[in-house]
Amino acid sequence: MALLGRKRSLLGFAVLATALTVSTISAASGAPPTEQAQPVSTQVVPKPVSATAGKGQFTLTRPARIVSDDAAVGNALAAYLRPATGYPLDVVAGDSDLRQGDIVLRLGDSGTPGDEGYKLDTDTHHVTVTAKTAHGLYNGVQTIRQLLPGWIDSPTEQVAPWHMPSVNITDYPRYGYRGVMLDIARHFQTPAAVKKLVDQVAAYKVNVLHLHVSDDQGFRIAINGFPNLTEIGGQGSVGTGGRTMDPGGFWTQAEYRDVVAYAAAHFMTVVPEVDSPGHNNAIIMSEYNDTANPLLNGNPQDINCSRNNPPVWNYTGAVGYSAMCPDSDNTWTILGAIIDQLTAMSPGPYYHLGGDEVPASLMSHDKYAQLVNQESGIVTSKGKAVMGWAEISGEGITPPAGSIAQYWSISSGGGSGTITARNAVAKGMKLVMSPANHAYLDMKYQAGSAGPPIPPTLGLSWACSRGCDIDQFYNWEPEGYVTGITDSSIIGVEAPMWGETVLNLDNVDYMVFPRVMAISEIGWSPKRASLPTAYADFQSRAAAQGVRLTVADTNFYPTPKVPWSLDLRAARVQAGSGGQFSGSLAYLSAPGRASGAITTTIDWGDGTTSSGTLSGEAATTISVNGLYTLGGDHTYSASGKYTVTITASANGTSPVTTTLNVEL
Ligand code: TNX
Repeated sequence: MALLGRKRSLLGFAVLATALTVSTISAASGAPPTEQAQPVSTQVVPKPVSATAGKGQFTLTRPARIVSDDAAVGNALAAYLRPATGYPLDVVAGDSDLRQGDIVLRLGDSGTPGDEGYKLDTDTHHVTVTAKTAHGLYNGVQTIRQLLPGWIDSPTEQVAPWHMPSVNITDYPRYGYRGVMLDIARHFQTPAAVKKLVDQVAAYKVNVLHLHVSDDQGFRIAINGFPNLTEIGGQGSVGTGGRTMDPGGFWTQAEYRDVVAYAAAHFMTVVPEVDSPGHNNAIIMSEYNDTANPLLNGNPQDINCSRNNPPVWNYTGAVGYSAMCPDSDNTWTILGAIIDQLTAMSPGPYYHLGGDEVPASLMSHDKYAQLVNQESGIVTSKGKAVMGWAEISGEGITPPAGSIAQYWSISSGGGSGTITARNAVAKGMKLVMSPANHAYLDMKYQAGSAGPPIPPTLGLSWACSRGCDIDQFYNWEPEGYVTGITDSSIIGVEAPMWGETVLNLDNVDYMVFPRVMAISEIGWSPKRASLPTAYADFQSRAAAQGVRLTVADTNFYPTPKVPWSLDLRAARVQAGSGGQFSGSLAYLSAPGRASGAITTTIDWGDGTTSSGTLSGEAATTISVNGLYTLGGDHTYSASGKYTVTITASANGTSPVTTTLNVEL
């Protein structure tokens, strides 16, 4: 991505107008006020179950090693920390003798319920994570990252120090299912983009990636024996920007397996979904004329129960017009092959068969129920549990034991739209909660025509008459959302990212972040006693993510609902001879702020002060965040030791300061 390249080179920028001899300016190695470890309570999302502050702080230094009972998780931590620190961070076996400054990942009794919990203790000597499972250690690793300064997520080397607060954390999730869904059917997304999204959301302890791989406008995974599914079915995406059709694409099975493995390495389970019997126009268009396919019976037209016969492509966002016929053998040959191959490539426990939005005017409820029942039988025969949109709890459907209904209605309490959740529980199903007005990542941030300022084309608004900013995503409670439904019936929460309006990962990032943090916290942290109190606390912790997202090139929406702060990090600098200095002094993260709205001053430590210059990208329709390089020019009149103090300030937020030591 060009954007990534530009930001990377920005951070990698190294000084100097006049290349000269010896003298040095080095970043301060002490701990000036702004570079002390921040308290845990202000920085970790999702909020840990308990965190008790200790005395002093831990400092990650060059000789540190990662002493780990699990090599893969040890290597994952090292890979997270190496780019920004530049330290080697050798990963050694768990029974190695400890040295001062090591990070320790121990498999053992963490005293936490379930499999994903961990204990994390830091003191001035070590950081120790203890967990029963590798997944628990990995969750502790995500917390370690967030206890370090946000610049730890930079892909390029930054200057020390790397402090962490002394703390004792005990942490474990409320729900076992904490999902993000990505719709790669409405707009094709590459495996590389999906992997980056996996990276981004794993940081917030999301553990499920639900992939919506088929819909009316596209079929995205190659299925052996049915090349038309991707050759014809994968050719387009929803048309945007005045186009009838946007470019399509598909993944080979090798690419799908690679994404599944990548997700697994991030302790995320992939739940594949081929929506049925509705949302099936791409499958029908692909197979309707596939008369020569030896696997079909020569008359595949009988799969089509859509409104149009023959079927026609429709690359708008229309829904509810297509359906596959349950009485066609060809339907079962096609769906059978899809389920067989996708489940074989997906080690997770679930297969999502869709089941949403089939109007009775298109297909009788009996036929719909017949199809869902038959398909459920195939799914269970492959050893998977059935998952579907909550409509699959309807009359005449007999969900196999262990089936999951995903609740997406905007109805709450006892409203008529909540019937799907009640039916599901009555049939012994468990629920994943994704109410569209609180969890749909494709909804616009602001209501009405105003919309967010940039970019205006993204998102729909049907579920969010008042706008769906981060407050709307945070201020709801799964238990009792539908009257009478308790946590004993809820396995978790999921935030679906539907694809009609998002063309690439920058677009996806803008809709996903920062709102996914709210869903991850609802899924992980204990039930909140008071939403207003919890929300105020969440806002400040969300603000602490700004620098992390910015340096990691996550194109998040800098919503005014989060009090984003400025964050300044000293750069590695050199000085010129003759006391002349010109170049980069620091990097500044300033989410959503144009450079012109930021004031910088450099106190050169010799009684003179000047303003700094900020270089970086201005916000555009695809790039909304502020990551700047702060530069300055100065000539010292005498050699000596100077402390350079750099300050950045902007309206409505606290000024930030960092220092550099200069010796000439
Ligand atoms: C509803 S909710 C859908 C999707 C759309 C989405 C757009 C549900 C199961 N289906 O087909 O993409 O709204 O917001």
